[in-house]
Amino acid sequence: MERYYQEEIECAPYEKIREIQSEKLVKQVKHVWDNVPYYRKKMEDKGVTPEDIKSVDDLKKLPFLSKADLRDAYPYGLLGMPLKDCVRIHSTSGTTGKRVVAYYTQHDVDLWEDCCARALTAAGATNEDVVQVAYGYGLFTGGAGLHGGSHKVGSLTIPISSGNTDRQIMFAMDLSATILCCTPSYAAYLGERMKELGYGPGDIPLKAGIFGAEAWSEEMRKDIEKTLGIKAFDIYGLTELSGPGVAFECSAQSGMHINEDHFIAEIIDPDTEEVLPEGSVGELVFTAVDKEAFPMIRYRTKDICKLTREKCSCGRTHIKMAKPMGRSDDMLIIRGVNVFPSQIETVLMNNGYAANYQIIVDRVNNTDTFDVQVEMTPEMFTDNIGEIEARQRKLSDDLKAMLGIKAKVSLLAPKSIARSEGKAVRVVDKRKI
Ligand code: DLL
Repeated sequence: MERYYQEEIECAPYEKIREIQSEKLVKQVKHVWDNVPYYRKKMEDKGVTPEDIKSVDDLKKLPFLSKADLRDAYPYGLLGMPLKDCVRIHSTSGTTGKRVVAYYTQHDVDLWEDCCARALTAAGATNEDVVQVAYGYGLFTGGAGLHGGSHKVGSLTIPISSGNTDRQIMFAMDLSATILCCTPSYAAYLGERMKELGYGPGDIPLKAGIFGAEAWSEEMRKDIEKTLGIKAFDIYGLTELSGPGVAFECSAQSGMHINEDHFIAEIIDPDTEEVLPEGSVGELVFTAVDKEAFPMIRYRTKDICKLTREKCSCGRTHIKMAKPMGRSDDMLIIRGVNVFPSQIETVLMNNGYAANYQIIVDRVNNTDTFDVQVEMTPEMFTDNIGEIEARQRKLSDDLKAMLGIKAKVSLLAPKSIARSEGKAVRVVDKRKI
């Protein structure tokens, strides 16, 4: 039986959701106009005033916000409330420039935790469950978000944070954890370590995992589900919008419902900024309609994916986003060809490898070099050169078929690539240095 945390809104008819969105949007635009001079200036430059925004249909009149704006306005320029009304910040490291610092009032924290509680409930959590939160705690939003959600559901929460893998396994076994929350790459590593220690899926009562914060393929899902003996659910979010729980997967496991009463989603062409029709692949843009302290309007996420409002078997009515294919700034352009790490992961996993790989790109004599290093699994490990070469050729051919360009594949011994406790580092692009 499908369970909901806030059934009335999660399963509301589309017309009702739009009504709520319109009402909140009108209020939010006024709030931002009055309190965020940085965004007000953007509106003035575009010739838009709050009176022009009467419903969701008017959303497209509003200017976009991007990461560059966040850097520009750092640290307080996009703050929508006096600091005395804010109770928390979270932050992301970001690979370039300044950190992103997001602010929360108590109201914002509450709504965020509700979103995470919806995700946990969709994965089967109740007050009978033991939720092991192995996302990092601290500035990163993963730990705090799922922790708050787990409290709201009433589950017993293990705030273990990331790292110390053997201790994770011990706690999960001794305290009978039923739900694991961490990045998919760390879940895969936990499974690998359990195997090494001689434990199988039957040794831990885990039934579900809530994995997100980085792109992961369907193949990786199957692998984790098998190794840990669980159902693996995807969860999406970003610091700018609160953190995890902007969207989450339900029992259908075919895309993530966006919490549309809090976030309005659009897909745009990243080059022309034109809004694309439902079902098109493009950049995801979000408007947070009821956040007080950090009210993002038309925030360009750089995540590439598509949306669908097809009826879902779980009964939820909120629009679904597909697994993001990657970020537009993660997309590599190698010898002129667009390459997403997720495409490479799919080829590797279809050939029986685990998701332990690294993509290394460089430029030598004005030509891009493209190396894919992948670990052999312990089962396929061999020192027979002929066999290794044949395997490398096969992967290289499959990658060529998927991407249209040739990669130099190197098979490595098991455990040669560093494991990650948080987001995995899949790409080393030396060309930027
Ligand atoms: O990663 C929030 C989060 C924590 C989500 C725990 C899920 C679980 P940031 O560090 O700000 O926030 O990174 C946000 O991570 O724009 C995506 O590119 C990527 N991302 C997040 N979830 C997914 C996912 C957190 N399920 C950025 N699939 C986003 C693919 C994801 N990419």
